[in-house]
Amino acid sequence: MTAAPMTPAPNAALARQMADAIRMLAVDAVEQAKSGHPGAPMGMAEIAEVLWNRHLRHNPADPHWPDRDRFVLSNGHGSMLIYALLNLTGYKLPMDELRRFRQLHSLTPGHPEVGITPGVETTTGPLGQGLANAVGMALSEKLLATEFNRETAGEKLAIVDHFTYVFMGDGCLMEGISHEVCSLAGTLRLSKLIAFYDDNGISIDGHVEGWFTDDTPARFAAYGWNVIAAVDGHDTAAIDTAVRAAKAQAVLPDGKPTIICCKTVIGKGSPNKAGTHDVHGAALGTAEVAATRASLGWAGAPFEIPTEITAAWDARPRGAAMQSQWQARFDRYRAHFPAEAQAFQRRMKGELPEAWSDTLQAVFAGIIAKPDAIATRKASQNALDAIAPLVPEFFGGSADLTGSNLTNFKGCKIAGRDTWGNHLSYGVREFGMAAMMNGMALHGGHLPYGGTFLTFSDYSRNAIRMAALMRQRVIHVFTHDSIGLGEDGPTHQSVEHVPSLRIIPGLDVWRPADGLETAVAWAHAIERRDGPSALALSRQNLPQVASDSALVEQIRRGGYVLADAPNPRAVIIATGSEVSLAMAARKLLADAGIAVRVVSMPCTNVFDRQDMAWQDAVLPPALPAVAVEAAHPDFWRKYVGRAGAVIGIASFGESAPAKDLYAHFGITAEAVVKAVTDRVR
Ligand SMILES: Cc1ncc(C[n+]2csc(CCOP(=O)(O)OP(=O)(O)O)c2C)c(N)n1
Repeated sequence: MTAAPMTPAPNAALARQMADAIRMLAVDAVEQAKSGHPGAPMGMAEIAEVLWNRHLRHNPADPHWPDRDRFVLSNGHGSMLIYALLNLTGYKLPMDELRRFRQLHSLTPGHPEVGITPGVETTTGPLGQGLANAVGMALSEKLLATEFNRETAGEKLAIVDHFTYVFMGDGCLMEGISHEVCSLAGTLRLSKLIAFYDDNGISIDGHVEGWFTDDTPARFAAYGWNVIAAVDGHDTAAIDTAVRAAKAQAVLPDGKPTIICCKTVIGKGSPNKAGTHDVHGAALGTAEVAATRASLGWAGAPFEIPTEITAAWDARPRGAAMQSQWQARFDRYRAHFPAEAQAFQRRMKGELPEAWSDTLQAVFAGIIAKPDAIATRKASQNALDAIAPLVPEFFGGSADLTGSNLTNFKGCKIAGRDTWGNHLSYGVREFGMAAMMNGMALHGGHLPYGGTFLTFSDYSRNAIRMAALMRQRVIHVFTHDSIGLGEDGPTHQSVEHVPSLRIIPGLDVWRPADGLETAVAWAHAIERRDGPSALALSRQNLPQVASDSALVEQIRRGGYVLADAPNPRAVIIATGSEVSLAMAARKLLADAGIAVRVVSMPCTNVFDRQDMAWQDAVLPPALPAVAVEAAHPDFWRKYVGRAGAVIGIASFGESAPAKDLYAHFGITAEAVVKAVTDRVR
């Protein structure tokens, strides 16, 4: 790792033209689409040339090379900046795709989306979250480097050794999440994180003096960052010096993350609109596009880049050379440390260890053998104790509620500034934690999970949504899931959370009833490779209801018949803490001569993905249905229909012991009995 650039600086005239190529691609693509944000790409063009052309270690031919530098465009509205860079440096993003900017199914969506455009590391657009993803990526890099890098025979075999670069604007820095994650990045000394602040003084409403007057350098110095202030963001030599300084201090023992504060002019190059908010998020218009071409001296037609500029931008030859150097190092590493090399590759691919399935069966068998009346949050910790030794890629944590969320497991190590670990106290930073976990999942090598109270999932909600949109395997441990938490009262009692989380497309929300369902929920969340999961867990003890290994496969289907009767006359559907209540109602009904079936539905999302035959077998359409869940009732209508009944809570909770609250809100076996009886008469 060296502070020196990877490639020498181009001569000044060429450097300018390379930056102008970005400008004009942004201008022309936004003009063609008649929508988009030309201002930021135009203002950051020189910064982009210095970073991407001179410093970034990447190989356009292999966007997944594990040790590439990561680049995040946190001001994702400036998407044409990254599309221009990817095209110019030689990624599989042909010019035709830039012509189709923002069109249906193009590789150039309005904001950068991971999984769509080769070379895009994360989906950005919700301001502040890209920065948080970058902090998570830098954390992953630091942890993996500590875990895997070795020294042998005097040779440093650093197979993980890269920087994470992030571009951000005023918007990202105004967002509260930037405080959460930058504060933590400073504390953890994530010194290979280098952020470029596009300080152009403009956001959508105009000049930011009216709403954003922070002393950003002082703010970041207070976080413990290395601050490089007052860099002219159009002076490539000054930018280059700043990047070298940031890289040089990154390797110091007390290295810090760096922010390079760049003074820029938004829309630079546009003679009449530069420096104004007009250029932030709208096409320049035919006349101003022509004026911009003239003022830059740009002769090329739209989407035409002169060959000498294309050649100068092409990063493929040096990218291939950098990757093959790394590959040679990795091969030597593998020769000395075959097991570590294999584990590293497995983890970066997101695959589970070979022993996973067999050991898992033993875990389930152990739970079934020892039924226990425990809270599902405790059952979750038990599951972690059993599963964690199998998955060294686990990286747990909690937003300052470790003892309540029980996210720590036997033998876990607390991660700190200078200590490797696999459990992090994120501090009271729910949103930051969730977005950092997304960054870790995107980086690869870790399977992140983190805990807080279910009610505070609202704080993290947009990052949960982003995990789902990006199809990332991230696991949220949400404990204290209902009025069942008792005396803390309505501020802490979830009502609408489980139902509203269930409607985030791609998120699996589990509300398990007991130890076995909890372990299956964990297994499912770990095994799924295409999206996040949330576990809603109880604070209060619950009896074990599922105690047969044959049920494991059924639980995996999200909803199953827990207790049946010959010719049932109704179905009671329940989740989590209300499953035992449903079982009590079933007994009362049986005593009254009414046979009912109880369906436990720990994950409606997974149940909904089953074929209709399974769904109808579990919930026969002809039978009346009553759902019971200590949450907002509306969600259950799609299962019980208008003729069915839902016993839930459509108001906020109250502060009282849990038992009193269940009685007060009428979530009782008697209420279920009445609802069923009314429907079978
Ligand atoms: C969380 C969030 N809120 C609001 C927006 C809408 N938005 C997009 S860009 C922007 C202003 C950003 O200002 P700045 O970062 O200074 O970008 P610049 O004007 O320099 O391009 C806003 C409010 C968003 N994308 N994300």
